[in-house]
Amino acid sequence: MRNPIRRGLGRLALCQAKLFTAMVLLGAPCLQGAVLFSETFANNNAGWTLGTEWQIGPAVASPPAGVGNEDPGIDHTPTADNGIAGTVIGGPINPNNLGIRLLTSPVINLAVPGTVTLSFWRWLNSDHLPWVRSTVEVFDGSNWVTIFANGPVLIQDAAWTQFSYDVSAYKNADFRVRFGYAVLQAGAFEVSGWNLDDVLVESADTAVPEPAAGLLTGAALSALALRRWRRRAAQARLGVTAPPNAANVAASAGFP
Ligand SMILES: [Ca+2]
Ligand SMILES: [Ca+2]
Repeated sequence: MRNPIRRGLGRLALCQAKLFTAMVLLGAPCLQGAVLFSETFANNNAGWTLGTEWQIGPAVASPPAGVGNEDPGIDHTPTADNGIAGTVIGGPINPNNLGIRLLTSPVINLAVPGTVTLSFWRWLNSDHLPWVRSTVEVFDGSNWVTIFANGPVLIQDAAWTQFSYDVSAYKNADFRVRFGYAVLQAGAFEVSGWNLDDVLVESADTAVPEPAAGLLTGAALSALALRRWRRRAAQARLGVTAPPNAANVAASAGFP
């Protein structure tokens, strides 16, 4: 699977290409395929709120765990900083510290049209209910809505794994996401807890609308140019080609 940050940059470039195509053909703006928020945890410049035991910093492998697997020594992002967010990076959570630990994102303005997806890479080792509740929640403008919660079995991640959620139903200008680890009662296992990387919020990458029939008159847009445009749009949706440059778009659309 491609790296989400590279994919995000690729989609930004694709959006730019679509914008040019749409401007040439329709005079319409490009509203699709936008990266709305991305986080590699190279630092906390974005302003995440760190609750009890949460840290942002380089990944550090933890000592062998009695229950579950250790924290990873390497982050998920292919950059040198090795940054992640985690509950006690390189060590276990304190099971005797009852209460919830929360990592809360900055505000992400989701007052946007269309489908919006939240994804992240997780390396989580969690005790289970009724001792521990691990959660992912989003703020819908009024309330925190749980989109993931553990059950009555241990979570024992031993690799970075991507999770993705459609959060379109919760879009609002004050959208946030938070990750929680709550020790609910005494006797919980000592485990390595949350490790988190490459959080991405993006709108759907839908097709550029085909030109309206009424706009296809005149010598400028020939049948051949239209077939080329359709092929490029299909290839762009499938991600099999680099976005065409301005000259290619103009040529494929039948413009000099
Ligand atoms: Ca990272
Ligand atoms: Ca840890």
